[in-house]
Amino acid sequence: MDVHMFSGSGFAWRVLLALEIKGVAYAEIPVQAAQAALKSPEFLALNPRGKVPVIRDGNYTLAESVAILAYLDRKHPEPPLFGRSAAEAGRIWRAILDFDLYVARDWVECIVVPIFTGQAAARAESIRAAARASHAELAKLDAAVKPHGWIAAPALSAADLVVFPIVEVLARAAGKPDAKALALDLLPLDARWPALAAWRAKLQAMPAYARTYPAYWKKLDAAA
Ligand SMILES: N[C@@H](CCC(=O)N[C@@H](CS)C(=O)NCC(=O)O)C(=O)O
Repeated sequence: MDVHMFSGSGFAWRVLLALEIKGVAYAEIPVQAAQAALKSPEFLALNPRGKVPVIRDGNYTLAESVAILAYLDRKHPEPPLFGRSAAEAGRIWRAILDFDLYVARDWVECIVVPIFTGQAAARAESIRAAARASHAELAKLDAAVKPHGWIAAPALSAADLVVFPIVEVLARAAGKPDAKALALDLLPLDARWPALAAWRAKLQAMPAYARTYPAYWKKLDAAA
């Protein structure tokens, strides 16, 4: 299975984690993060939205990280990512839709991307507003993981794989020197949201995490 992606994409990270957890062999096909590559005719033929991730499984092409998780789960059912009962499936989908419809885009587009692309000072006000709104969402996630240690079910599910990479990307952006100057009041994330911290630690201890940790971040970590 080919995964078209760029290193550091939280949405692509969801798919890599699922592939690792299900023990499916895959190859990362790097796409440049630049608009020229993402909006090239070749890439638009794979995903008309011009976004990663996209998978190719034989002749089958699929974009949208959550759709890809559903595809992988149907094709490789163990361990199940969408629950073992109707009630669990419902809760998992609710958590996924809640996060992707109301949270993920704001975090990525209003906080992460401006910080990672050197626009922290220019967009300080909108970043601060989005960070303030993110506090309530982080508190909700902290409360969600308290009962079982996972977001939506008694075991790891697609909801965890949907939320986790985006939390990691947010935490990394908040730690950038440019972001620190904005005093976003997000860090230390683990001290402010301790149940979420325990959940992060559990996911970070999984072999799938080490195997999918963004290569680009590794390079920056080594140079720091
Ligand atoms: N809803 C999509 C979001 C994908 C997405 O926003 N990917 C980002 C990378 S993290 C991207 O390709 N951005 C490039 C662009 O929008 O031009 C999914 O879940 O796959």
